[in-house]
Amino acid sequence: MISTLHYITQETDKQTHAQAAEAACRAGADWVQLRVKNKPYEVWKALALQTKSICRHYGSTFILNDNPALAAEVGADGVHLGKLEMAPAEARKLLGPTKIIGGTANTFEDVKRLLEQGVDYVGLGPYRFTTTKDNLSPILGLQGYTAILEQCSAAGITIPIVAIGGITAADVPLLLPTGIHGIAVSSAITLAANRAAAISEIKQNLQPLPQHN
Ligand code: TZP
Repeated sequence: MISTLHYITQETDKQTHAQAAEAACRAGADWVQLRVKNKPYEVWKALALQTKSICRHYGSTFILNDNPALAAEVGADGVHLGKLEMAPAEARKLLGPTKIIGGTANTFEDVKRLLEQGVDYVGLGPYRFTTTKDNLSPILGLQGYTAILEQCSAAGITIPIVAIGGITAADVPLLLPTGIHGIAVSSAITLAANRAAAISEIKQNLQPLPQHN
């Protein structure tokens, strides 16, 4: 099951990636993507092992960014592949059929390509500008999501699509009707004064709206 709320780790001057993961899991995150950039392999691996044991303790899904070989080595539940990383079909050969593979998309064509390559979910973004990621792809905004999700629906594509990029709890009621499966956030949880309250507000907003007859 692909969670509707993906927490993306972020290192700050107060906490390591693993500490951020621990705080988020304690506050109720059931899906963690360890997103380490520009660190030596051994540091990355140590953070991956720490985060895996934290996720196991809390029963959260543990996804590693970018590196399928390291995901296999540390026994992660899956890998999230950026646009410049290994092709999902290659990662699948390495990880086997049961591990989760996600991929990053910015356009409908990206979504289609990822689907053909056998990913389990798509991270579509960015929704708006964010300083969390360098080299951002073009901002999609609500219009972008509406258009891409309409194209998916017309093409019969039902893969879970998770919106990402500068998203806060207040954005969720606007984004959900586009047909997204869920959201991925880093700052809205990492930098929240009260992470449990932030997660619970996001989760509440992720509940489907009641159907009216
Ligand atoms: N990919 C697109 S935007 C982004 C990633 C990893 C960063 C998401 O973090 P935040 O802090 O929720 O904008």
